[in-house]
Amino acid sequence: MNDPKRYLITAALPYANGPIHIGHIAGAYLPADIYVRYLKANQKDVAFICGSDEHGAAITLRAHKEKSTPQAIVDQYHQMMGKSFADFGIHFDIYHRTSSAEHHAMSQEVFNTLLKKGMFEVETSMQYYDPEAKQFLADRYIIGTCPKCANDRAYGDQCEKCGTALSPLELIEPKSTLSGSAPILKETSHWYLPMGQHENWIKDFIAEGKLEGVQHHITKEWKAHVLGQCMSWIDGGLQSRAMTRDLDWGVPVPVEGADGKVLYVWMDAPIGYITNTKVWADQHGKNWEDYWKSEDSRLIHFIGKDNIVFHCIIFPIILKAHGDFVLPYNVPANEFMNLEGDKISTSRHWAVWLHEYLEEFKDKQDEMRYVLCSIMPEQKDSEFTWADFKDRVNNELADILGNFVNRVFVLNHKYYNGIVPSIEGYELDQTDREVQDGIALSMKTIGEKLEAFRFRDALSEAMQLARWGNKYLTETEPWKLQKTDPQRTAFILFQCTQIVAKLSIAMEPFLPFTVKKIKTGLNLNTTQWTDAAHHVIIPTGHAMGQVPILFEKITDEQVQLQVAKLQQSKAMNSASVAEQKPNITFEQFQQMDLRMVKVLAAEKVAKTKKLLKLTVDTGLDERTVVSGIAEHYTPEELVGKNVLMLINLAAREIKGIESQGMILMAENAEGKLCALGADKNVQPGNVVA
Ligand code: B3M
Ligand code: ZN
Repeated sequence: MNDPKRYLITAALPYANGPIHIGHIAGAYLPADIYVRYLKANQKDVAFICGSDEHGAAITLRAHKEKSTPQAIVDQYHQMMGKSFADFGIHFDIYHRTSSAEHHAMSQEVFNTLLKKGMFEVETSMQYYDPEAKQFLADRYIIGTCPKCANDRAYGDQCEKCGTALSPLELIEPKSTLSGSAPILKETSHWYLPMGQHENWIKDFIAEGKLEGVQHHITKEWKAHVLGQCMSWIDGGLQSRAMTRDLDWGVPVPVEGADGKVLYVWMDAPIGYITNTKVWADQHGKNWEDYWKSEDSRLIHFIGKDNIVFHCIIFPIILKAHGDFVLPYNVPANEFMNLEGDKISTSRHWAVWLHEYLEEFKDKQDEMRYVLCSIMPEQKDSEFTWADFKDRVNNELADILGNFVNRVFVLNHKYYNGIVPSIEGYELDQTDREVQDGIALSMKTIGEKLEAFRFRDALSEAMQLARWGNKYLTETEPWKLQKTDPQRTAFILFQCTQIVAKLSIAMEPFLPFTVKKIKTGLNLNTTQWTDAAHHVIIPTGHAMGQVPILFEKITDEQVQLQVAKLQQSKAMNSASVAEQKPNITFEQFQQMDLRMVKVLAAEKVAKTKKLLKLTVDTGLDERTVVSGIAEHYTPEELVGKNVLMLINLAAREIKGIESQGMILMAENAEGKLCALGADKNVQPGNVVA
């Protein structure tokens, strides 16, 4: 493949319905940013495009839930996401939005072109309609009983309990979430993209990299899991897909009589890449068509794995059907990153939010960038834990990179007042030459890995160079040599200064904030990747400044705080969503014998963490109850307390002890159990009813 003249790099447009979390970053935005920084350091012509995805049911649902409007929701999150990205050093050339007038015009133009070319088929079908709310219902607006597992809160597109993908028609007793009423089936027409008609060329395109017989991309460069997912879709047969929806939020279908219909969000959102390129180009006196309509342009989409089919199959079909546009050269999608043993989930509040991280870890963007890149889910799912975050920052960033850079600055100042020493007349020996060759090879490898989207390997190779520099200093001990062999000392420090300069080039895509500090310290204002090839970047006589400590160590307390915060937000969330159980009759209630009882004695049950053995006075007798509250109360705290108990629960044996009843407690938002007393005087045996 020839080198392209231009690069068009996109990162998935995030839905403007919630803040950005570290899973998004590791999935799409950090790899894209690293790649773009590398291209720009190589003087490539690059447009790095992103923006908010502001349409679709994801947005209207959120608005409905928060009793707000879609516009207010997207205004809030568009602003917030844009700021988080910028503060984290994700350097888009533009971060625009799909609710903009420019985008509506662009997506309507694309739709119209396809329409005129006869690329759609109009089909009529029956869909659920809420007669009270007077609207058709998107899949997510319908809940009902799952036909597979009987969960009575399954959505029209999926049951979150058993994970089955559903269609609204499969739900038993469907209800509209808008009005609560039962929806009716009503006829509606939509424009479908008959994807089956494109199957042949799309198969050639994906599997062989061929487009109309011409080699377009090299398939071996595609990630195996991306190819695999695409091929399994294609082999399953491509179905027609509706490109319009009945919804009052989105890009209106530009056809007479199509009132109340908008473009399907997955039709308009990818076109957002085009719109945003145009807006950027117009602002900068460039021509957007050079990027989208020229053979010399290379389009690469950075996305998470849940977006693969849209970017590799559906959007390419739209682009090709339109006729003028380039198709993606590669789609280096990432898999998922989990968090502390669980899937990241916005709705379950199991996430590290970027804006919160930026607040709580001020000026530590690179620490997170480093860790996320080190564990990026490039080929398979990975896992973020705060303990690992601490280890990587402390043992790698601080102890290796920070330490090496610091030593080089200190020694240069100590022996040469910060003026890079002369190495004139010094004869390189065998090891010195190996050192230089090693550095050159390392820089070359880093570049190759970056080009192959192997960001983890590239970063680890760059770190290897710093590790190696440290070892070189430790082994050559210039502080001992200075008196006996000043010439060799000068050479070692000269060499190490070049390594620091090279590291500032190699690390820039990953750690831009740190590199800025290093470059300021070095008084170096250009770093282009091509410079990395030279043995000497900083010449003799160059005056160096100072560098601050580059990385502070992360403490155990910081780790514990973050883990506790996660646990707490999960507990708060699960407490707030605990749903009401099915109704019982008054007679059933009366069967429960609830009483106030007094705790007479309490002790821990041996070899357990959670259990306490209590002796209680029920007013009728003294009995033993085993209760799972040892993590919430000490025995001393309980003795003498009057608490609520279900005394007629059938006796059970727990850890060899017969437990006769159950102490009742409330679970608060933090997951703490709280004993229930009475606000006036009560005696053991008083009945609760
Ligand atoms: N907004 C889905 C997502 O945020 C979607 C991506 C659009 S890319 C054109 O995962
Ligand atoms: Zn189910």
